[in-house]
Amino acid sequence: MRILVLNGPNLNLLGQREPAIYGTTTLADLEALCRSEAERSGVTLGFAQSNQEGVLVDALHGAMEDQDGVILNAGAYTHTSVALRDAISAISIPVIELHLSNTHAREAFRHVSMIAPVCLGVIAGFGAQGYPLAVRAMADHLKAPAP
Ligand code: CA2
Repeated sequence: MRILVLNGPNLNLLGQREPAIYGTTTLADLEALCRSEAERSGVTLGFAQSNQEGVLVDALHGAMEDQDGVILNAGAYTHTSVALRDAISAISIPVIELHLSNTHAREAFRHVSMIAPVCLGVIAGFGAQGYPLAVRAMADHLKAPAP
């Protein structure tokens, strides 16, 4: 089973800017956490980041060819991107929406997710631990999909 963890805009800055909001964990640290969980769960992990909306759309299309599920932290595009929502709808594999922060405890514009209605589920507010949680959730879902 293959799972792609896809990260959106500005997440490449994790650990370098605004530690009060996003912590000191870097994107490389998050990848390491995911790889450990993937090994425990017996799945193969891909990990990518882009600041470009279209690149994220292409990555979702590509995932349909060679992945079984996608974990997507779409960053700010979560709240704005009809293109990402349409891409998620178009592919036939499950997508989990993931956030480091509890977006519902933040500004009102972050309470809206364009993508949540077309995702399998949402994990938000658990900081870095949300990443391995999402890998575990996707691996379990792929092994035994809930009805
Ligand atoms: O909580 C999350 O994971 C978010 O997806 C993070 C996005 C934000 O727009 C979403 O509402 C929630 C922002 C990521 C920005 O990451 C930075 C990291 C370091 C410094 C500045 C931004």
